Amino acid sequence: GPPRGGPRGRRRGPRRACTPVTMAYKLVTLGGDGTGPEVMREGMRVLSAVSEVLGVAWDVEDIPCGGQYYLKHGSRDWPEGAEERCSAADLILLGAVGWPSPTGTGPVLMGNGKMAGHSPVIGNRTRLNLFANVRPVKLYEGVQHRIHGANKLVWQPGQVDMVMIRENTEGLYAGMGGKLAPGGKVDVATDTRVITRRASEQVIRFAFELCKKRNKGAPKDGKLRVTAVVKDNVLHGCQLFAQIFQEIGEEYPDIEKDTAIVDAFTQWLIGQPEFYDVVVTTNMFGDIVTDLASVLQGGMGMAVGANVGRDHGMFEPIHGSAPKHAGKDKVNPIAMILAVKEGLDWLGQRKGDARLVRAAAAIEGAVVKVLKDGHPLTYDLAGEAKASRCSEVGEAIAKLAAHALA
Ligand code: GGG
Repeated sequence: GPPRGGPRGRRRGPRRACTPVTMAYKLVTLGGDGTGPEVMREGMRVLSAVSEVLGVAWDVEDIPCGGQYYLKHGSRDWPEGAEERCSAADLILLGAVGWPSPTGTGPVLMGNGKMAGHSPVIGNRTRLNLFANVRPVKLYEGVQHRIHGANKLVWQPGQVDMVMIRENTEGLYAGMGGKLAPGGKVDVATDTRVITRRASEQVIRFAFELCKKRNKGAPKDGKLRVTAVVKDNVLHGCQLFAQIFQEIGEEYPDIEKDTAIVDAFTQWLIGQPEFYDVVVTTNMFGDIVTDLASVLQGGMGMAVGANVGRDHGMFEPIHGSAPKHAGKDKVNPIAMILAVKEGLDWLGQRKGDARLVRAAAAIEGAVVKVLKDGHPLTYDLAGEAKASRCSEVGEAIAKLAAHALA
């Protein structure tokens, strides 16, 4: 059965009579850099609030990581043993990583040329085979997205409701490439884009299964539709991806198969978002089009990414560490809070624990209410003049979610 127990973290002190022997879910939190730990604090505030009401226990391990950790410790972007702790976790929550280099341009890089923060993000995705990066793109009522015409929203809630799935373990992120530096000066840099049948099959099948399970269809016509975003007029890898999309698509006769070339797709996405239901694409294209799609849902502060595989899940806001806002209690915690919601839903379904699924629904309900009320919201949604603090938004959502479950 699912673990049951004390409200917050490890149960300490004497147990009441009749309390069953309990165990806690293992949770790893990776706050990371800049605003990452700030939004994580709010995500954890919400998690604690709902867990307390439902009696869900968590054994929480917070692992420091990222560019700031690397600058302090010198050789690694997270502590030794972090990999094993992530492997052993029931659930992983990630804030944001990446920190500006104090000596050069761009992010802090490690000796191996990788961004400091690579291990918890790209490392975990690869090592734990979190092959699908699932990014819901939904415009909630009350949210002013960034596409306006004559002082009114161009797209209404209900017209933007799709899920984008990004292949998460290969493509341009495969780490196959390097630099040549004759005479000590970098002269050649390569990144080889790797597309395999195995990874393409698993992510494409995942997309069709999700479309079937979601059973919502596209807002425009209610049709179940999976769109593959490729560049198969030019790239060999995309030709293989598109071919596999057709092969697997044949197993799903009730789902419409749609293929879009990535450059054309960018303007269709903004011009007719109501056409899309589930979208599947390769790693780098997925990274780019999901950031673009976030403008349809209120910006990066609203966009969540679920990294899932067969045995593990890691949930994050898709935004980065926003160094210029760090330490100001300013940024929008809703993407992180929705990451907690997605994580609870995923874990609840895996473990057959209805409490977690209820908690996830309560968190989404609380987010919906705050957005509809228009208060409290951070600067990105409310404007600077009416902005509330990151922690005020977290407190309000925690309270509403707990109240809904009580
Ligand atoms: N919140 C996730 C985060 O901090 N991502 C930074 C990053 O480098 N991500 C790589 C990627 O998603 O492509």
